Amino acid sequence: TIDGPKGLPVFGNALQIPKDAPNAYLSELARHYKEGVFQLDLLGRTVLFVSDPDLVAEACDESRFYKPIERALAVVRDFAGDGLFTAREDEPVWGHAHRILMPAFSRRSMKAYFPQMLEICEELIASWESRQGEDLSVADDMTRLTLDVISLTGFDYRFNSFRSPELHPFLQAMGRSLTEAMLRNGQLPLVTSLKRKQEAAYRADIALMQELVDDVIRRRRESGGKGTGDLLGLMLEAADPKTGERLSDENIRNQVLTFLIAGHETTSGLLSFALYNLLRNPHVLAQAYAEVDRLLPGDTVPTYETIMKLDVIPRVLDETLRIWSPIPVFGVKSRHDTTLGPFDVPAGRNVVILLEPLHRHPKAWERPEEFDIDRWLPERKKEHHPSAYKPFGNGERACIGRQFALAEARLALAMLLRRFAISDRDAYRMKVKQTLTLKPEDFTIQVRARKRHE
Ligand code: MNH
Repeated sequence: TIDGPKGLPVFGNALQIPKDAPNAYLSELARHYKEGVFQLDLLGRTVLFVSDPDLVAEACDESRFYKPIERALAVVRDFAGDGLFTAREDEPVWGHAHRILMPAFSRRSMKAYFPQMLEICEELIASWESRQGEDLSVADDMTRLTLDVISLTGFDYRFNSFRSPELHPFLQAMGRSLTEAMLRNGQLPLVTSLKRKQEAAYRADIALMQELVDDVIRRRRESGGKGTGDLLGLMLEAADPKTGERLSDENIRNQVLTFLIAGHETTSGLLSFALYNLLRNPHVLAQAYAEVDRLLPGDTVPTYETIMKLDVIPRVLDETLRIWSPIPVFGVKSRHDTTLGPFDVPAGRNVVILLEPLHRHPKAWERPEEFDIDRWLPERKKEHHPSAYKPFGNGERACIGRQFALAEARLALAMLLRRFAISDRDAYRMKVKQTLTLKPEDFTIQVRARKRHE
């Protein structure tokens, strides 16, 4: 049988999990249970937590396990509805939307988004140029960048985040809603229903986000909106190539909100963690400076082709996603009675893949705690355990925006490092904040203009 800590009646182990930092606690437990899997009773439901790469390989077998919309995702579904992220496997609309939107994530589309990505990156650069020497709040500015990029490229909508010292109300509502989703995940439904004030605030936040989405769609419809091959254009005009089905207005609203959230929140975390890793690893930072000086000398305007030639920066991103995955877990559920390694797993069992202990598993990674971008050199990459790296999830339900996120992050880092010498006076020590996704908390840096060949 599968081992796990003892719990209480009714609550099981639910009260042992710190509500504001479940990931840190679960990762710690994973290190304690050496079989690479342990079990918790969460409010009467048994959940398995796996981190051994061989067991994860099995949990990623889609003929035996599927993505259920339960627990935290069931709460996120309150606002993301049947959008791609929270659509159930048995809802045909997942397939319709997936096939309609796939072309928007092709290499050709990435190239088409490039000028807009560049434009927003220029706004970030200008903002930092005017604040040299000041404390810059990294996660906030990375969030401004990634939100403005997804909204402009996907929906031709401008948040103009860099013009305001406050984060946009949409972002504040989203942050609170994601945090509430995480809290509700650990609550008995009765408790949730008794917290009237939280419920009212939560509903108000959802309404605020949906009003913004309706505004985005209304503007497009009013402008006639023909011929824009962006995400919204595809959703309004394209039909599923397989069934001929079009997306309903209700579903489009859910997709727009899904992409506004999924399309920026995680990339912002990735960029923030990457800047931290560069600061703590000066020899890697030096390599990155050398790379941008070589590929983007002087005021050369980056092109999509230049960004695809980068080598050090992409490896910084790969290794950053190993050490800190902005989405720290994903869940699956067994379709029928099956096994995980030597363990029997009954039908309908929830299984959570814990990315932090997986990405640092000694079976798969040498010196797992060390930030080493050379793991991602082509010849060494081939030797990796095939299931020890899952920052973008698995299979059919894996991240549709992976190439988008990586292209954007490459460009942003390249442009920042070309222009600025980065430092952090207080030698920040990583303190991870969880709001479902992970980000460094209170991480500030300073920049000054680089002299060339510095
Ligand atoms: Mn993304 C699904 C991680 C950037 C849009 N994303 C997932 C999943 C992970 C993930 C993990 C699977 C979750 C699950 O199994 O429950 N995503 C990331 C990371 C980054 C990221 C680490 C950046 C770094 N994601 C993006 C971007 C977009 C995006 C950028 C959009 C432009 N992601 C999605 C969507 C899904 C998803 C949509 C749901 C896909 C599906 O189920 O069909």
